[in-house]
Amino acid sequence: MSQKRAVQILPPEEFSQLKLKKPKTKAVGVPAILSTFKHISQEMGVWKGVKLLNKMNQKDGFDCPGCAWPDPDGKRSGLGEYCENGAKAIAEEATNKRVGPDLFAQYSVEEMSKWSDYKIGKMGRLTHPMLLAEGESHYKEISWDEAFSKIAYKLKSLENPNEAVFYTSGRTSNEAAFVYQLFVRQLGTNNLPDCSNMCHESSGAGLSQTVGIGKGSVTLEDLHHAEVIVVMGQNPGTNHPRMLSALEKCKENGGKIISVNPIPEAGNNVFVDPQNPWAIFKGGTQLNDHFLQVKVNGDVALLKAIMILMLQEEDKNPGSVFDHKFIQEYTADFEAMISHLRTFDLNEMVLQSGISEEEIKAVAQLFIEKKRIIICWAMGLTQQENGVNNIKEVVNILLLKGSIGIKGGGTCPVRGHSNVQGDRTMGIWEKPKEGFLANLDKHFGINAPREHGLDVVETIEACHENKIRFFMCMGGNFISATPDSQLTGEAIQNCDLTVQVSTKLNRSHLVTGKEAIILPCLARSDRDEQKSGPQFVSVENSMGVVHKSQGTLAPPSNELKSEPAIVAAMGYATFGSDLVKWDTMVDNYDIIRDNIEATIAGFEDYNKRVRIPQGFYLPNGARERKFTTPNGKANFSVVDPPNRKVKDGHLIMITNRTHDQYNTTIYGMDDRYRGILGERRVVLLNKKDMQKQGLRQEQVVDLIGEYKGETRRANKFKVIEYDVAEGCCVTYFPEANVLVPLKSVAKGSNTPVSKFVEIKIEPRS
Ligand SMILES: Nc1nc2c(c(=O)[nH]1)N[C@H]1C(S)=C(S)[C@@H](COP(=O)(O)OP(=O)(O)OC[C@H]3O[C@@H](n4cnc5c(=O)[nH]c(N)nc54)[C@H](O)[C@@H]3O)O[C@H]1N2
Ligand SMILES: Nc1nc2c(c(=O)[nH]1)N[C@H]1C(S)=C(S)[C@@H](COP(=O)(O)OP(=O)(O)OC[C@H]3O[C@@H](n4cnc5c(=O)[nH]c(N)nc54)[C@H](O)[C@@H]3O)O[C@H]1N2
Ligand SMILES: [Mo]
Repeated sequence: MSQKRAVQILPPEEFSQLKLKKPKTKAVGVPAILSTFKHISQEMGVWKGVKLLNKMNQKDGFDCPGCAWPDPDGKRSGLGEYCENGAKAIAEEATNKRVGPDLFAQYSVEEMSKWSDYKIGKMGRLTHPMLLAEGESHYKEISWDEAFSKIAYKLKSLENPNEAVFYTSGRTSNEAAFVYQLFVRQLGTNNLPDCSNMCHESSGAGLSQTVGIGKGSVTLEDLHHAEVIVVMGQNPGTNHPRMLSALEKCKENGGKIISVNPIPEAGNNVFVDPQNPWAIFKGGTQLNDHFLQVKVNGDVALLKAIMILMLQEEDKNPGSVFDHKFIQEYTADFEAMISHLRTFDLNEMVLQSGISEEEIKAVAQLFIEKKRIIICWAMGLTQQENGVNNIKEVVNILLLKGSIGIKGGGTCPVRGHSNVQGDRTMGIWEKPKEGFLANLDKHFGINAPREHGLDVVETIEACHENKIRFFMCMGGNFISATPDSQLTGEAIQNCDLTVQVSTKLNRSHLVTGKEAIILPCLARSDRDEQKSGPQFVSVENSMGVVHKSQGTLAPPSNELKSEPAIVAAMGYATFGSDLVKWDTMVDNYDIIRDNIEATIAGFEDYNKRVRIPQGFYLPNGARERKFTTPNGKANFSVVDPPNRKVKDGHLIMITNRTHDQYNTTIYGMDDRYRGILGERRVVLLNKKDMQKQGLRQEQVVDLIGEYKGETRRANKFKVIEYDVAEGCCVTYFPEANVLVPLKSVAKGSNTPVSKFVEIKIEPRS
């Protein structure tokens, strides 16, 4: 057996140049415009950049490769339907820099693995298929045909198709995702882990069990008409900046906004619309009416406290708070939930939430009086041990108010990757439903496997146990995005062959199996030509709207293939065209869409409706109060607050995104809103906790994770005083992922608990 390469799995423990400023209280505005221009001019020049940005999120353009926030159904802004971070995403993708065979000849993978993720990402777009042969130190160019035969040969030689795993990141289009999962099922496995496993899986699980659909129920319009919007465990100013316009519209219509977060995030506070000179002049809109600085994972306690106050009022004046008509007609288990609620003490819940009773009472009053309530959430709720219960408690409070399936009310899990929701709809899931598999069998004559496959955490475990021979990634950066980085890196190195379909270089190309292949692909903004001419793809946004996306740029190299073309070629090399017509599948993407229509509900007349400029809405039961749960009802749940404690002197660490990154892609070194510039190896602590621990500003420390008797270490972080809830601290991912234990997962969704990591801080001499 050949030795594993001595590559570096963790980002280097080096400091750059920390500069501290006061945290911002306002989001977007002129600094966002300046930042937009800085990023596009560095990567592709201002002229190309502006031209490209004008196509982004327009009805005849391409979908932003950033987040999944929806575009308006009607008129789109002529000044541009994008945000600063969308501009950074596109600058990163459409960069003029290139990573070709020359660069790979110059540097070995070991050398490159010592670079920072920032440097690795900034090298440019991948241009040629590359092979890292067994025992070799450098990638060498390989032809597409050789690459496909190598992959097909490996797959055909497996003893069992379950020795292969196929990961997907959420940028993949519907068309690519559909053919990819089809290929995997023709091979005979459901090993289809995806980034959703680390992201909104808890939302999917919690929502399916309660309201029968794993997606949110609201539309963009609903946000404008809500009387109350709660933003829980989400940082929209950075991660979904266009959501701020929707919150602003809600405010203009008299709505109230409540943020629940252990940190006051700038974007949740004041929004300055960069497209509105008057807004810039007058200083923007105050968005937050209430900021509740909750303890980490104190959300259930908070919601319970609010519900106790609602119940007290309802008891006094029956019928004044709860929507009994809705509860009677559409729900189940109301009594069980209420009698469980009565067993809790208000003071105890207030204490566990970390928020003052006075503030909670003010917010509860809104829940008592108002009817049109939307709760938005993201990773602060899902990446918790009780992530699924967090979502169930959110649903409980909405059901009490009958605030689902009405204008201006409902559930709003704010998705991450731009097509992560569409990928699931297309069947990228390790636990597919029988009906869907039966459709595939019937339509294609294949024998789709029924046994559930591996999710992300299970994949890492299986690799660690040396059970996986072949590992392919359709996008993403598995090594850096997953928990327990060191263990994960070593686990992946056990594979015989790893294959990455990617646009840009990242650590997953450097920490590989014994052999590794890079297949460079077209990106969203690139022109995609197949036999029948130019193609477009389609995507589904956070609110279930499917629409088309068509790139316009000349691809960075003539060698690139589209993701669907790569899968079809793999399909042809592995199976020929007897069952699935892999030889002609991608000649025209309408053929793929016809196949989708034939096998997935809600895609009737796909090829016609996808050509409607604003796209079409997929069916959504919860939105129409048709709850497709086994009992046909929206189900209340009995949920206990977690109240998990850490040892004395320990802290709860949450791992967040900075304003200058897209997951593992580091756009820049600044976290502008938090005023932390030039450095990512930082740990943010409350002043009182710093005093308790005897730490001073900018002191260099090591972070030691403790989980069930195991310890993990991340060295060299600088302490920064910040307004975070007491008892917790904040670091950035992926630098801190080495501290997230693989076994620490959400019950019922298996999502890594990235927002509750017990650590202690050790000063360096
Ligand atoms: N520019 C940019 N856009 C992105 C991304 C990106 O990296 N960059 N990533 C995309 C992806 S894949 C996703 S999933 C989304 C992520 O979007 P977010 O979920 O907004 O991202 P995070 O940085 O993980 O922020 C989580 C928030 O939850 C808070 N939080 C942590 N613990 C708790 C808790 O216990 N309770 C509460 N109430 N809050 C808590 C944190 O302080 C933080 O503000 O964004 C998407 N959009
Ligand atoms: N500690 C901690 N860990 C986390 C999180 C956290 O909050 N804390 N968040 C988790 C979440 S929510 C998510 S979604 C995951 C993200 O996990 P991933 O989706 O795996 O990671 P990304 O960093 O988004 O992937 C970036 C890479 O995707 C490739 N890429 C970009 N565009 C395209 C394209 O169009 N096609 C193809 N084929 N490739 C492309 C590029 O090569 C780029 O380097 O990370 C998770 N990890
Ligand atoms: Mo995500």
